[in-house]
Amino acid sequence: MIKTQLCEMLNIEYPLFQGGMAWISDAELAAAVSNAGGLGIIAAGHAPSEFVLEQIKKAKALTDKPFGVNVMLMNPHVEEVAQVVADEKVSIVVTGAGNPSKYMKLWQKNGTKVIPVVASTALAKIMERSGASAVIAEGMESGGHVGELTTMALVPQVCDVVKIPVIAAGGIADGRGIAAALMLGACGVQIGTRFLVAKECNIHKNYKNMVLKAKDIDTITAGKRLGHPVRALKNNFSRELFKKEYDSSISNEEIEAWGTGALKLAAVDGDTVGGSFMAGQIAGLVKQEQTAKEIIEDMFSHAKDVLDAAAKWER
Ligand code: TUI
Repeated sequence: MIKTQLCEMLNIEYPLFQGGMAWISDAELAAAVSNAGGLGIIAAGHAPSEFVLEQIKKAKALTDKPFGVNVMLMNPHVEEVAQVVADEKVSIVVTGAGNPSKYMKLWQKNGTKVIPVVASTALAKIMERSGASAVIAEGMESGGHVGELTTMALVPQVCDVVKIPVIAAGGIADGRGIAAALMLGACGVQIGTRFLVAKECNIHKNYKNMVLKAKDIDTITAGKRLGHPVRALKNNFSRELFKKEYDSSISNEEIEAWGTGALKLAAVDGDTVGGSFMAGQIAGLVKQEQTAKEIIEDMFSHAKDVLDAAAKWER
């Protein structure tokens, strides 16, 4: 069993977070992960606070274990979502796509632990000073909104500048990835892409099939010009977005308007042409639909084997 300080700190069995993926990570997936001993996370994404409240209540009914809520800071309803998370005294809040300093006190005074995603050492240091319980160092191998640095480069550099626990994210989908993340100094991992094909993940079957069929080079990033590059599986939508990015005759507003709703089209409608199928570079490694429990047990037994084998190397 691989236990780290994160397990004790958050009262979880495995040092694993399930990524809070917009339109994807609902109460059912989060509860399944938490019930299996990881930390399940509900994604608020762009949703209004009423939806987030409903999901929190549902998760509370489905699990007695701790779970988290991911607050995406570009959400137009972020103020109300932040308040709902505080009012509901959610154990853990993970933030993404920005600097959550403004909300830290509100959450902390209600006993909520704040664990921001960072894409740089600068933000990691600011977050530690603001009282974050840990940080998630997310590399650009991830699906969805990404920063500049890779997991391999970002994780050790973040570990060197903060004393709080660091969780590695981006490009991890099996035991080798977990072992590598631990060797880089992380004390936990956040996994998104592999949970897309969890049995408890309620996305459209077309989305799952695209992940299961993906090869190593099947993702693309686009949208840097809009200030938020996103990684998604290659399809008509992501290729068009990539092209529009280099077309100066189209305004940012036109691109934003064109792309609105594409995440929902992928996750809910399974629209393989017009949807944005966010997934990480590690999608090529994901070959089987399994329950959340099987995924977690598989990954950690594999990590243990890898670490045990390394311990036997001649030195
Ligand atoms: O947030 C994510 N991944 C996401 S959010 C999302 S929803 C969306 N939809 C359309 C367009 C854009 C987003 C889909 N995927 N991951 C966490 C993450 N946070 N990755 C990178 C960052 C990040 C980047 C810069 C966090 C902080 C940051 O610094 C900002 C600052 O002010 O210092």
